[in-house]
Amino acid sequence: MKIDRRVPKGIIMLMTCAVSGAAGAGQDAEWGMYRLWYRQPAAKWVEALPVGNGRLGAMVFGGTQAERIQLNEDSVWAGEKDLNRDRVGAHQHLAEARRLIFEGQYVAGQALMQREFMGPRLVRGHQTLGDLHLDFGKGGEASEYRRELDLDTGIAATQYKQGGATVTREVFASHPYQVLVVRIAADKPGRVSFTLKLDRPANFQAKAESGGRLVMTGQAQQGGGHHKGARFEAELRVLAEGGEVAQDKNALTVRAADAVTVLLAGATDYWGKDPSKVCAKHLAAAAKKTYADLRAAHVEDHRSLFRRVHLDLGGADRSKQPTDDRLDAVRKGGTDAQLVSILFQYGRYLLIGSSRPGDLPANLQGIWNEHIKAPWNCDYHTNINVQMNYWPAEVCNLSELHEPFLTFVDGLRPNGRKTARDVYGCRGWVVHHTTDAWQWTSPIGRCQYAMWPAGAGWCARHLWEHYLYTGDEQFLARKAWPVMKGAAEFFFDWLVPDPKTGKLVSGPTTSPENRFRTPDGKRANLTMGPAMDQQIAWDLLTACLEAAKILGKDDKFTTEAAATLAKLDGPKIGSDGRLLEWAEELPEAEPGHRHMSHLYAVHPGRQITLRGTPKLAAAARKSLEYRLAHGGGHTGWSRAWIINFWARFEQADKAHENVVMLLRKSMYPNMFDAHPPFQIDGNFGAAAGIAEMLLQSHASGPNGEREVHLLPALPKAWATGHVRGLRARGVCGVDIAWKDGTLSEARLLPMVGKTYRLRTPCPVDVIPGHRGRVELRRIEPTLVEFRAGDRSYTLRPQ
Ligand code: FUC
Repeated sequence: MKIDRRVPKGIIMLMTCAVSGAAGAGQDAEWGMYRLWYRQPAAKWVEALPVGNGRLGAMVFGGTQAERIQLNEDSVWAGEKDLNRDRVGAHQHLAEARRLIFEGQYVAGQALMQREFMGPRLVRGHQTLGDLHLDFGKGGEASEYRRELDLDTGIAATQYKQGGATVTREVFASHPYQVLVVRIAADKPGRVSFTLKLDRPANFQAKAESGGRLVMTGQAQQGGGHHKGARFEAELRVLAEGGEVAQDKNALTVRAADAVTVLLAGATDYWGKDPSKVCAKHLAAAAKKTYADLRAAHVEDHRSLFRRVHLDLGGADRSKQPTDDRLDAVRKGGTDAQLVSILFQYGRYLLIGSSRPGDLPANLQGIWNEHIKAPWNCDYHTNINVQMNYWPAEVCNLSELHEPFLTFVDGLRPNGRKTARDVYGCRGWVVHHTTDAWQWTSPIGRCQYAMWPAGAGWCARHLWEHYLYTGDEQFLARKAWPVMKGAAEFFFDWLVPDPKTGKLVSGPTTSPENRFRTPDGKRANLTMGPAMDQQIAWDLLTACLEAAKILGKDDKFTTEAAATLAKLDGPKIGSDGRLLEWAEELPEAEPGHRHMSHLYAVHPGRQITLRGTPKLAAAARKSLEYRLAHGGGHTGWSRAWIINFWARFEQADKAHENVVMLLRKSMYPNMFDAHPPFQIDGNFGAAAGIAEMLLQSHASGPNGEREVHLLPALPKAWATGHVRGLRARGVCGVDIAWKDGTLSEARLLPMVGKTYRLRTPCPVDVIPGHRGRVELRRIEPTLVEFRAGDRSYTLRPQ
């Protein structure tokens, strides 16, 4: 089929009229609800409010006497570039390890793998850039205090009254100007006086310089200086209106100004540039602008992304209640649908703040990290976490923010190829359970998490998905294809036939990061053919064959992919009806384990679908229920994944129950997701899960027709509401409005010439825009098929 590749331009602009609420689309009033606010300053870091421009970020505490603004830059990484912990030639032990495991000698097989394959563990990570301290002195009692983060403007504001004046501070991270901007103003002249300092918990020098400047330099390092990494610089400039600025050794003092703008730049040499020159350039450009100009440019840029999606799940308007009180009320058993809308938009906000094209991808904490030695190194875990960070990117209409991760995955290939060749004796490329900004790919540490070379397959699916949402064939051919092909080639060589069945299995490998009990009462992690690896291989090879068709490729590679796919083992159902996590029925050592790896085929994969493979779907659901009955979902990201599973099972109220559980059990006062401690994946996974409840597009018809499913899991708690601006696979913009629990109107902006299947909660008429015609094929009362013309389509219940 030849597809017209014209993608409707201005999809966002068009996608407004169908379901706009009373306030009307694009008007400020309907965006006002997306705010976090508090009546007191942050006492802890997880109460502070995040701003970010993808690269540069800050956590704003909002103190009245002493303000702490904790600073981040995404490339402040300890560690050397060329780390290679590959155990060259380890593959000579593979045959023996496989024999042991095939024979059921799990412990012996794992011991061999541990001894011969694992490199030494690594402790080095992303680090804080430092802190900006503003000391305002005692200054009398502060009253009418309010601190807020407006998700729609990307501005963190603090306001209070003191000594008869109203003091206002605003903080934002400007993407257009690449600086952090702090504005301190009062409504009476000459009332702004304070001292500024920059510091850091370790490895820095700071000094004041002429012209109202403070400069802090240093080098990120860890392990007693063993892992020396990026050299960094933070530089600020104080622009006072009225009053005077005095300079001390390492501090600046502002006296009696009317208002002050502080511009702060930050950079490292990670990208090979002199951080000092980068900071000087950014400061010089920003200093030419007025505060009002900087602010306006920032708001415009931020909204160009943020305002693509509007979500209103109904519920009482509780915006007059502080966010921490609202969270408390939910913890105590209350409901707050509006807070769920905020949680969704917060996920989008945090992606805008931590992942702009050209920067590093969002790490375990996005970019917000106050540590020198952060939990899990604040790195890029590739056995779910970094992927979960990007689950909302496409569906939530932030496709270009996927780019840092896609480029990062591409960049893993040179090291990944070396590891594949030297450690495994295989073609293609690999990455294991984790990596960092320096993109190492070796298996290191313990087998239970690290003996898992399937990370590349999981990462590669993101490039394929980016194509599915954008229809960008150049991207598919140039960027996605080599990544996907290399990840598949590794599987060609890595998979081996199970001597009992002849089916191809992956291994020895872990089902991240779970353990089972061996028949002789011991515990082990490694098997041959755990469900997740098999499902990743299926997903990847299937995507490769679909991509090959689009790109017109039919060669040795596609033949090998098809042959491998045909012989893949799994998925399997156990004697109790659950989907098996390992190739054999082995009891879990921890039945409520946070990873639900064997359900990859349900989400994010698509090997198991409700209508396509109903028996497997029922077994997968049983597995999920079993995990939950044994305490599953106790960490934020695990809970977020569960929302996505229930959405795919179209169990609306169960999905919703887990959204509520996330709010109840895994949210800090600033709505950062708790692992604990803070880990941002749960924020992103929750946003994706909420979208998944409203719109799905992973299934397809018999000839590959993309199935767009509206409101697959709408819970009773969200009886009336709307979403505007979501995206479905197959390059389709979607607005949906619903009333009293069912669809009231929807609008699609599909790709011209493409055939879609439309699944709806009730039978609908499909009305083409500007007097066009549409030929509908009604397959079921609630499933229609049509070929898209160059127009939008309105859907109304019959
Ligand atoms: C995975 C999880 C852990 C943690 C870590 C960063 O390996 O198993 O719970 O989230 O990543």
